[in-house]
Amino acid sequence: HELEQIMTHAMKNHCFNMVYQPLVSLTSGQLVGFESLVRCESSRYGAVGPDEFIPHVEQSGMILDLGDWIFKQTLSDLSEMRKIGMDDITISLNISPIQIIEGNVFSKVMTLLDKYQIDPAAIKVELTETALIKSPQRIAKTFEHFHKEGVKIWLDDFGTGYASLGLLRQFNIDGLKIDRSFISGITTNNEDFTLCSAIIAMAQRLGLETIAEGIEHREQLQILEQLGCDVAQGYLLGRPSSLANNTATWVKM
Ligand code: G
Ligand code: G
Ligand code: NA
Ligand code: MN
Repeated sequence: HELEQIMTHAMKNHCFNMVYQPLVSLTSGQLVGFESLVRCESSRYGAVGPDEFIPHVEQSGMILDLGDWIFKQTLSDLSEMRKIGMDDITISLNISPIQIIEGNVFSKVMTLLDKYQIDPAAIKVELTETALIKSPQRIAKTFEHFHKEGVKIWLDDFGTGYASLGLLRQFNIDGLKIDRSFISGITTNNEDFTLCSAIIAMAQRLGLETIAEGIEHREQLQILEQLGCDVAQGYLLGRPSSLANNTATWVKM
């Protein structure tokens, strides 16, 4: 079936849900937050991955409505997490550049934070390198608004885009998420190791946080810890899963 048809059906029939993947501090070994990730399980067409449907809903403009729903659901879930004892938990929200350019992302997020009485410092915004160059002035302005409230900005899939390092300064980024393609070879491929090690060293010098994504093996975690990486994410630490699953796993009563 055409993606167009599948997504239109999914929007009408509320076929989306959110999953959360744990982020673990490499200094304390503690859970520090979750990345919020959207899933589509169409009642008529089956599951479609975000890699496939996000570019489509961005093109069709559906990302604006879907994005609003993602924010509402994620912040409502964050509020639940905080109620049951995950007091210092942060949530990383993936944001599409179209939501910034056309969707008034800043005030939407702030309204929800206010509704649930959540400290803005609990939010990280994730944007890809390539997204930054779509509308640099508008994006820089939005980042500035977020920063004033204490929301941090992380650059997603770092190392895979075509953006220049100059953007790190221009946009006042707080953290780099090292793309999982570099992490997967870190123990076996000398170039991947060198790249990870250089990215972490550079980030430290610039005062940026580093987050390694896609960690699947214990050895990868150990090397990243030795290199001074700050935060770890990947199947080894936990797969993206429902709010209920995560609270059952992570909340210690
Ligand atoms: O969840 P998964 O790793 O399959 O995600 C694949 C891609 O879809 C990633 O690039 C991710 O950033 C993107 N993605 C997942 N959830 C969201 C979301 O809620 N909003 C946006 N804009 N992108 C998302
Ligand atoms: O682009 P972004 O970094 O937001 O994409 C995150 C995607 O990576 C999600 O779809 C998530 O399911 C996936 N992911 C998270 N951890 C791992 C991992 O350890 N291995 C692999 N292969 N994928 C992962
Ligand atoms: Na992301
Ligand atoms: Mn990423």
